[in-house]
Amino acid sequence: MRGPSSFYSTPLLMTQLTILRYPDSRLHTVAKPVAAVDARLKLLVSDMFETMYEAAGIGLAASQVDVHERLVVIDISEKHDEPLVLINPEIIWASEETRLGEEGCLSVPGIYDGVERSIAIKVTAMDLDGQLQTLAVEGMLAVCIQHEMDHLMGKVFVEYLSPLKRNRIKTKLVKQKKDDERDGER
Ligand code: K1U
Ligand code: ZN
Repeated sequence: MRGPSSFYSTPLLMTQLTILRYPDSRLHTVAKPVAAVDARLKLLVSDMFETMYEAAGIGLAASQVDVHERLVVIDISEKHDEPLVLINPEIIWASEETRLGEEGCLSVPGIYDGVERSIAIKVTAMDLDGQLQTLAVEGMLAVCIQHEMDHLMGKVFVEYLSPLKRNRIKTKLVKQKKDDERDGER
């Protein structure tokens, strides 16, 4: 498996970060722009990939690991060999045509539900070389980018669901968190 370290010549030691779990008020923080593409950011990117792959996710926003900067990592490939880093991403165009698709979220474990998203988008973002790139994407990648960019705005996908569904999810996850904490004490 070719992990992100082979792409970005990051240090051998990578750290798994803690993913915030809904409900958590920190998930609703609006992220600030990344100020510099430096060694600190490259290490964070490497740790985010490690965390995302370990959790079997296809995307991760910095907000989910309690870093409130406009940074997203994505890899929708099966072999984990197509890492994508979006620094200070902006959606500059979104198709009017939308599709209802099933989504999950590493911050909302075990919950999947339908969200309506644009089927195609254009995004600008900096890469790890500090170069501004423009991407035209569709399908799963477009859905994933929209989901991650919502995180940067402090929005979790359950907020698209009805208040009834959202409250049921909240109750279930609060109970799960308590059970996990109790199991951890044993
Ligand atoms: O932001 C996140 O929590 C990551 C999230 C991204 C995402 C998944 C599905 C639709 C939109 C955005 C996940 O990766 S959750 C895990 C998951 O649902 C999944 C994992 C592998 C393949 C397909 C979905
Ligand atoms: Zn998510």
